[in-house]
Amino acid sequence: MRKTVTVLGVTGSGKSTWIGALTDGLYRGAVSRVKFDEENWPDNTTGIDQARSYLQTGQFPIHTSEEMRTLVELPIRVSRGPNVHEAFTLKMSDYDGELIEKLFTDRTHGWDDAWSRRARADSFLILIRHDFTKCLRPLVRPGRKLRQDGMLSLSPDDLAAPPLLNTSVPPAPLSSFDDPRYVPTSLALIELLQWIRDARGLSPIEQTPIAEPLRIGIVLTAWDAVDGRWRNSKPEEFLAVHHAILRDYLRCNFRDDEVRVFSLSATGGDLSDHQFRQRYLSATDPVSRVWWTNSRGDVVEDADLSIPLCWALFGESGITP
Ligand SMILES: Nc1nc2c(ncn2[C@@H]2O[C@H](COP(=O)(O)OP(=O)(O)OP(=O)(O)O)[C@@H](O)[C@H]2O)c(=O)[nH]1
Ligand SMILES: [Mg+2]
Repeated sequence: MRKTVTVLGVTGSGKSTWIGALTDGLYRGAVSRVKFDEENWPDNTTGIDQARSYLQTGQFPIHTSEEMRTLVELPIRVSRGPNVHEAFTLKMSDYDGELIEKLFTDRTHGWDDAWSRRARADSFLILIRHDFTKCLRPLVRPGRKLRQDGMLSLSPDDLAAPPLLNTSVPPAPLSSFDDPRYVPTSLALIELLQWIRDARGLSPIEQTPIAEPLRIGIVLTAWDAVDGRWRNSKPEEFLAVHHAILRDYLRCNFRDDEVRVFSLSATGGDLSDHQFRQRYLSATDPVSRVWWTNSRGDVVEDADLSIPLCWALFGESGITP
């Protein structure tokens, strides 16, 4: 049996690091919910070897270039919970996040066969690096007076609307008409999801049949580096504050059971920090962490990097303790 999970994420969102750390964890037996299925070991392990190569030497993967795009095929057997012993080959592609940007610049040819294949996946994981909110445009409180020269008169306080106060979002600089306009990460991901829904024959706000959920896991990456004020908060709260429009879009277009938010640290710290790198290389216990909110509303933590994947594949039954 084959299962396909499409990993979505703009460039630098942590795709290669998570795929690499997960593959390495599977290889070393440091992942508990699923295991490598030795009976279905592929003849060609290039994808597996490539995925874990950088982290094995304590380095973050380099930016995935066009030539480095790869389809990682993992022979998996579920080792815990209601789906125990289920065996399948998991296919995940690791690609350069610029592919998503290309979709915006070339709308006619950007949506190619590879995207059509990705759109047909069993489920989706969207990786967002927690600090990728920099494209937020300034928010102006209503009712501000125009100065004589026609420019809005603003104080730094005006740049943050109430929901964004007390967050780690830095004040966005004022832009002039000549400044380049960026697509905020949230909007890029929404548009991508619209394409995917369209390719699957789902019109806006149409929901899937209950028996055929289309699961979307949101994974907030590099959580070890998140501002201390957010470290213990629920991943859903972080998403609601920093990516409100994406959260609203998901609420309108998917059922509650089809969406879940995780925060994740694939490496447990910053590998470019020499001291941490030494700790990472000599650690005997996994340093990776995943956080999510359980059914009682408590944030729980686990070292098993396969948790978002198990949820994407099996829903809540995939992550029950
Ligand atoms: N501290 C910390 N940083 C991380 C973690 N995961 C990713 N990063 C940082 O994010 C950067 C980008 O991660 P990648 O995995 O290369 O991102 P990608 O989505 O594969 O990017 P492209 O290949 O450009 O599409 C890394 O070089 C790290 O600086 C993590 O768990 N902890
Ligand atoms: Mg990459």
